[in-house]
Amino acid sequence: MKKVITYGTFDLLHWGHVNLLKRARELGDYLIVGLSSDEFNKIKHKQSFHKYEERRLILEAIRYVDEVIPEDNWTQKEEDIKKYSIDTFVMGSDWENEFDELSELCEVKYLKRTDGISTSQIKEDLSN
Ligand code: C2G
Repeated sequence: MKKVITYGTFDLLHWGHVNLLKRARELGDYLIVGLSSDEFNKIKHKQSFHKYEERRLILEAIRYVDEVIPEDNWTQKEEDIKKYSIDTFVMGSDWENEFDELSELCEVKYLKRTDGISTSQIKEDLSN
């Protein structure tokens, strides 16, 4: 079974996220999502609208997602890749080259970010 992992906040889940999750899942047979905890969001300077449990519930309802684990820090990826026997690590292209060191452990792929949609844009549009 080819296992894929990706990480993110996935707040106000939108079609750009789904596009990423779909393509990530198509790279293997099982997709794990490392979902940023509320505490880690603070470290990332991201204020998510939905709390972790709500974001987890929504992600687990997505057909492309097989498992959701908490992402609590920047450094757990290596440990996760070993712990879950990951074959492919995936991120959107806005992270291009940021995680290349993980190619020591597994395939690293950056998938083109979907233009024209973002959680911050949604928040901005709704507040206007
Ligand atoms: N994404 C995308 N297209 C968009 C928006 C997001 O492909 N229009 C991708 C991002 O590139 C990322 C994933 O969807 O791979 C999740 O995006 P965010 O929730 O914004 O995640 P981020 O804050 O980038 O956290 O350790 C990694 C971090 O947790 C990534």
